[in-house]
Amino acid sequence: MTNFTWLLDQYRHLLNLPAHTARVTLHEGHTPLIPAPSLAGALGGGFQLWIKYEGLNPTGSFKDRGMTAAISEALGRGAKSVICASTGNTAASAAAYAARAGMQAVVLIPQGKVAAGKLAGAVAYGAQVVQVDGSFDQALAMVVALTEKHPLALVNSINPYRIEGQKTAAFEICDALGTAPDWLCLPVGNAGNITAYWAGFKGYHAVQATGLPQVLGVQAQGSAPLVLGHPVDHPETVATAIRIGKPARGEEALLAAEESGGRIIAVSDDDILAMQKLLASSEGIWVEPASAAGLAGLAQEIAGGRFDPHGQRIVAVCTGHGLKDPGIITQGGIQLESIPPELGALEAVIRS
Ligand code: AN7
Repeated sequence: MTNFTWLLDQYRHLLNLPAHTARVTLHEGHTPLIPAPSLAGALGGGFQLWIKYEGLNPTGSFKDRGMTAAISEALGRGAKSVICASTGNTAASAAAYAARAGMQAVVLIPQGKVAAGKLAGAVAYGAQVVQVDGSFDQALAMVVALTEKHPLALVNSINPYRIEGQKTAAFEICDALGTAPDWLCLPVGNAGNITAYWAGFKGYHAVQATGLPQVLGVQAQGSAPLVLGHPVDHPETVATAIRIGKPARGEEALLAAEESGGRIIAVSDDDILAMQKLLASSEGIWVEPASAAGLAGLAQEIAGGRFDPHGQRIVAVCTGHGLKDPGIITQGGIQLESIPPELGALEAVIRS
């Protein structure tokens, strides 16, 4: 017997999971909260910054926290198949947990807009991958309509157990810091995660008096329905994970920002990519583009004088691993020095 506690057992007293919930786990969660002093310095300093590195989950994104709950509940009530629409990470996660549970997974993805590491994962885990010549939002509407007619379990974050599972990240942050941080920054796409964090912090505060953070939710400028105040029919962004124009939990996201005294803002693709590089080169943490959006938003607010970080304890959630989307780094071609296998040639080119 190894000494293992399932994430959802560890926090069971804080979660609303039905008694029939089975246990399908890949040992998700328990991700590190990594101090980022160099990056904090690059943003002006005077505050404490941590990265909640969710890319270290079993399939490389935070989705695994919610998926262990959703698939466990579905298995426990006898579901044979699960289905989701996805910009990629939910697809890979659903596929992995369905495989683990001995269930079939069907995933709908927007054609040509899913990063290679995510698509490869969904295929490797054995899901049926269907591409839709349309947006994520259209694919999600199709999945919702289909599950009203057919007995497949829907595992998008409309599923309440996804939210229950994802609350655990907020609990872990409070456990690591002793209290909630002053600010939480995170990317917002379909708005399940910001909803889960806010519910998680509130739930933990109710029993442990850990306090509540202010929440900064960040969308990409080309896919910013919550900033614009209306759906976006043709969302675009290099951060394909959050290329979403009609967030299923948009109202809850706006409420989380408002209740917490925070806000939801938008950042440009250039700023997202610049932050991805800065985080990797200053802290050794490589995340996928969407995952750099929260930090890009923080940087934008500090630079614009809208946010005084002095003395604050700030946590940025980095939702997915850089390996999910290697093409973003290599797409322009990488210029490498090439030398013959001779020591002199090496001595001539090394720069340090
Ligand atoms: C890396 O996989 O929507 O606001 O279908 O993959 O809870 O949607 C992914 C979303 C942030 C946004 N960061 O979270 C999907 C999907 C990464 C993501 C988000 C996603 P939500």
